[in-house]
Amino acid sequence: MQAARLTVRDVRARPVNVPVDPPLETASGTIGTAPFVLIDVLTEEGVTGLGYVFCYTTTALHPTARLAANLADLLRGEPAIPAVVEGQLQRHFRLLGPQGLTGMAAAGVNMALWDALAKACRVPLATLLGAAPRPVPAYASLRAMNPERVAAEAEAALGAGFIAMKLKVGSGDLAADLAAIRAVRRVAGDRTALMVDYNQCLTVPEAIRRAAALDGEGLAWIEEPVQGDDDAGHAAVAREARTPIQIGENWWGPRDTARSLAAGASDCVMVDVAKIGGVGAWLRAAALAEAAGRPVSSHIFPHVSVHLLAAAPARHWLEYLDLEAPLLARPLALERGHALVPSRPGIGLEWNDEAVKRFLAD
Ligand code: SMN
Ligand code: MG
Repeated sequence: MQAARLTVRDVRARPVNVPVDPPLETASGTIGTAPFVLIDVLTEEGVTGLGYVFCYTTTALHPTARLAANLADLLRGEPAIPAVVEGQLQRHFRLLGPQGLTGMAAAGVNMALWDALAKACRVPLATLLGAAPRPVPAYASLRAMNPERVAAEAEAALGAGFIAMKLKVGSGDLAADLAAIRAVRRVAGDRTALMVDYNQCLTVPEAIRRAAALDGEGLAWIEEPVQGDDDAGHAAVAREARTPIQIGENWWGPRDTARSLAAGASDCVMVDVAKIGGVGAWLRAAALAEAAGRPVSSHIFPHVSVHLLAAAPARHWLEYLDLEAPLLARPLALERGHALVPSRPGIGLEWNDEAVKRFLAD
């Protein structure tokens, strides 16, 4: 099978900084521009795989791009096989550690390798993963924390057909959380699933107190009430709260997933395809969660995650937060609150060259 015989010719990385309008407000800081590294894996056979990672802060943008581009020297001439390269990079970074920016650079390359492989096989990534291209339930990730502005966003999301939405809370006191939640609930109605995200801002006792106060609000989940890597703290909150606790976006690899599940840190999980280490690592984390009886959602990266969730038996929700939209030639298709798997080969990403040039942060 020719498709399995791709060879890496080069790895290229471009840093871009995209306006986020309206800005994304969280209890742990506001994101006014989205720094992405666009990663291309070129092959000797002429297929180019596209991947990308999100750096959260421009401070990390150039270092991450440089790291990803530096991988070219390790991978040139090697088989473009995702699992083989994953093993190579894990060995290469063993002494330094595979988490953080090194992990993100490796994950971006992994994503691009899967894209190349699916393109070479002329199938969408979901098909290569053995999945039916089923529509994936998506929630609108709202950006404002102020009650009036977030209610206006909720109204727009409802008009766009969303059946679920998530808002950020925790920048003020419990009364402020309740005001924002109730403002959204008034607009969205009882049949819309509502989630809240504290972005790690509370202490464990305060999280237990607020979760108890929110238990009457009918929330689908309370996300990251305490520090992302505090499994014991999240487990304490999860034991006390009636509302499901959601964590996972800050797992650096499936081993973190295993540890978190063993600690009983959450009732449901959401996996970030970049921080977890790429496509294969996302699926392995999802398998661990499924075996532990935890439904699996995605964190950002909607264009890649739609394929992953289509392939995940325990799939829950796709987070629809399309910060990369200004860079794309084609948006992700949505229908009645579900994201549709693109029928194009690969992940289905197509950069808008003119936009990439405009937002290039070289
Ligand atoms: C989030 C997403 C993107 C940037 C910062 C924070 C968030 C979420 O935690 O879950 O949407
Ligand atoms: Mg979150």
